[in-house]
Amino acid sequence: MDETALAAHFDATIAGDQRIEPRDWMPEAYRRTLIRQIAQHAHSEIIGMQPEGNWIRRAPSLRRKAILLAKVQDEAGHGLYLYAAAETLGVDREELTEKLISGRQKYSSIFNYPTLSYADVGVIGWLVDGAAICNQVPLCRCSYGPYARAMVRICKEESFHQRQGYELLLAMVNGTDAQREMVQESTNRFWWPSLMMFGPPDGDSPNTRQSMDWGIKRHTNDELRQRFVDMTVPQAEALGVTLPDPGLRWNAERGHYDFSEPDWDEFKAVISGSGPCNAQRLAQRRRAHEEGAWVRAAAQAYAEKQASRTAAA
Ligand code: FAQ
Repeated sequence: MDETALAAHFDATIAGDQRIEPRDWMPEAYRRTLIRQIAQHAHSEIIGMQPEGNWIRRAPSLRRKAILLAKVQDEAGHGLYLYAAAETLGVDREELTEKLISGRQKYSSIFNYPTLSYADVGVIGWLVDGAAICNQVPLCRCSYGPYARAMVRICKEESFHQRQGYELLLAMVNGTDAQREMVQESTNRFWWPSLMMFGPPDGDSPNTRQSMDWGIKRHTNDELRQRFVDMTVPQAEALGVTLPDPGLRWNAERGHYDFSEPDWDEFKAVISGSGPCNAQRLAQRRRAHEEGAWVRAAAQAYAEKQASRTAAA
């Protein structure tokens, strides 16, 4: 088939809501967009281990420590599925990691905020995993097969993470006044950054239109942000926690909650490297990568030895 016929086949596949697979022809811009989004997503899972990892050695009980360890390990697994999905597009993980640690590829803004108390572990599960699920469930229907399939398992695990966070918060709000204050204080810090996870407002989102036309994104950033707010308000009420937005109120006409605009200048500063923890997160990731060099070299040498033994046999 010539390129025009291949492009027509691609367009028909997208129009028919079918999946594009790695062997299929795809426009270069589609491939680049997917690499950008999947890489950013994979990096987020890996960098996202740091804020909660900060509390593993200070968990208040053995039970909480076991739960948190398992959760943080799940995030590592998500990163690996996603790097593997990106590799089907012709990039390799080493190259993507280099781009992350040299600051040439982004990761989610949310992970540039510090975790200051154990309540943050619960609030991250509730709000950050909650926002992640809202954004990621539609990605299970993404037009690119390997990404969509990776998202199915990731979403199941993220739902579990959201519940573990909520369960921790329920225990805390049923505890002492000091524990309730910790939950409120943590919610105050994480509310706005969680809303920013959905990306800039639709009017300032250069990629949404094209990504929706290609069936990569199924909803706009603002649609998903609204869905998250609507889902979260009753959960906050059940916890007895106040969301820190005086503009938050039910709008019967729209059938949705109205809410105030996040501080988009803060968002821009965070995604361009000037958030509270950007430098620390990248330095830690760089250090871990360097310290793991011998493990990668050993694994490579072992794989080569096995391959040459198989070839000889
Ligand atoms: N942070 O035109 P758009 C998790 C960038 S969940 C940083 O709207 P797009 C689970 C964007 O890349 C978190 N950068 O872009 C977990 C673009 O930059 P570029 C990860 C952001 O792609 C929980 C520019 O702004 N989830 O890790 C952000 O159409 C707990 C213009 O924006 C995903 O990655 C942001 N928040 O829509 C782990 C989900 N927002 O490259 C541990 C998949 C936007 O053009 C613990 N990704 N940018 O310079 C997506 O759904 C999309 O990529 C969006 C952005 C919605 C994030």
